[in-house]
Amino acid sequence: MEIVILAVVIAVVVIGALGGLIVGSRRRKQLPPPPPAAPDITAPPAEPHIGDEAETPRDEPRRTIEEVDLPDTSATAPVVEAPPIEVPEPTAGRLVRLRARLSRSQNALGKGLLTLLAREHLDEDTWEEIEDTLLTADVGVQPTQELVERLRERVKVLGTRTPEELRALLREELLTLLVPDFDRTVHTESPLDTPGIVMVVGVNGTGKTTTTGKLARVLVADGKHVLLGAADTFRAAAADQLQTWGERVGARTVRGPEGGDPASIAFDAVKEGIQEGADVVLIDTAGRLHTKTGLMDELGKVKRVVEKHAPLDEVLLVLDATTGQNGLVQARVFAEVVNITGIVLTKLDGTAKGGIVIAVQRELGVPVKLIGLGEGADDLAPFEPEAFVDALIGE
Ligand SMILES: Nc1nc2c(ncn2[C@@H]2O[C@H](COP(=O)(O)OP(=O)(O)OP(=O)(O)O)[C@@H](O)[C@H]2O)c(=O)[nH]1
Ligand SMILES: [Mg+2]
Repeated sequence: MEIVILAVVIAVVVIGALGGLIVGSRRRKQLPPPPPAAPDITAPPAEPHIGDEAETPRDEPRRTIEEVDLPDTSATAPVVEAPPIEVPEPTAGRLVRLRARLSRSQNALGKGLLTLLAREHLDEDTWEEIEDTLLTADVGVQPTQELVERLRERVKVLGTRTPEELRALLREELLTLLVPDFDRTVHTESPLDTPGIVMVVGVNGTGKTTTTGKLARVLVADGKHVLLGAADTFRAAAADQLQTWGERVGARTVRGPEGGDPASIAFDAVKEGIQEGADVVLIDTAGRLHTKTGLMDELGKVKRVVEKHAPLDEVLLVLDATTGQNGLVQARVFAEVVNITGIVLTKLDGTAKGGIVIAVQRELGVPVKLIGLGEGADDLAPFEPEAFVDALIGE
């Protein structure tokens, strides 16, 4: 009997303990979830805690997601303002405006010649000095000899010489050497129903990207829809540089991956230009030494690939006027590869070697169409032989 009572007691204790465990585990499961780290806007209102307002109605209806006010980002997000679009200066009369830059650096040529010609006795030594002055200014051997010969003849006929007469004479002869009747129009219009296509080429650092940017400004000022093609894929910075120029006047730049195929970017630029009905597509290419055959071949390919769309309307060779006679060698090689149609002579503001204009036109039989007279955005002028000569020798 005692054993039976003991067994019952043990059984009751065991059952009780088990029951407690089960109840305990159920209780644990029923505990409220820990408060979320971040406020959960979809969760029902939390149970009141100490310090909560007792009057707050507990049966507050559950909020739906539509009723949640989203934070107003417009007021707080940083506003990235598009850069203001600049209005470039008109091109008319630019050479006159920039003349001071030219004459400052060209004094050696014009003034030197006038001083020499004004000497009372024009002996052999003086003529040699005149020749040297012209050669120093990079006019080139052949044009220099022609000029000196014609001057000698005309001075002889003239007899006595007034400074005005001499200036007029020199002006005429220099103008003849500059071939004033060359067509210097930069062809930015296509005879077809496609955008005008302009490609800019040259050796490293001559001013291709700067010139492309300056030219874009001129065209935009004329009301043209301009698209830029960054076919310089050697450095990402090259495309950035072009894009920055474009953004200043609201012209878009088509670009590709760094190290990508320049021909395919040029092709895409023209394709997009056609699609969006652009007036002009300007293609900036990477600087390349004329002596690197592989790079010159690549340039030829860029041209051929672009011409699957339409012929190029203008191929501008950018030459740095300060490099002198080496520019002529470059010009010859580039002309063979891509058929140059116009020359841009840059950095004429920083050199007394303006005679290169004469030499390079002779060398290629291609006109100088534009000249760069500074790093400023509007320091690109159409080349006008008369204004150029006037800047050299004064009016
Ligand atoms: N003074 C002066 N500087 C110029 C002129 N044109 C360009 N430059 C400067 O020449 C430097 C080179 O110009 P870029 O346009 O980058 O030359 P680039 O031919 O595109 O160079 P790469 O792409 O590296 O071959 C820059 O510092 C220009 O500001 C100019 O007419 N006068
Ligand atoms: Mg460049």
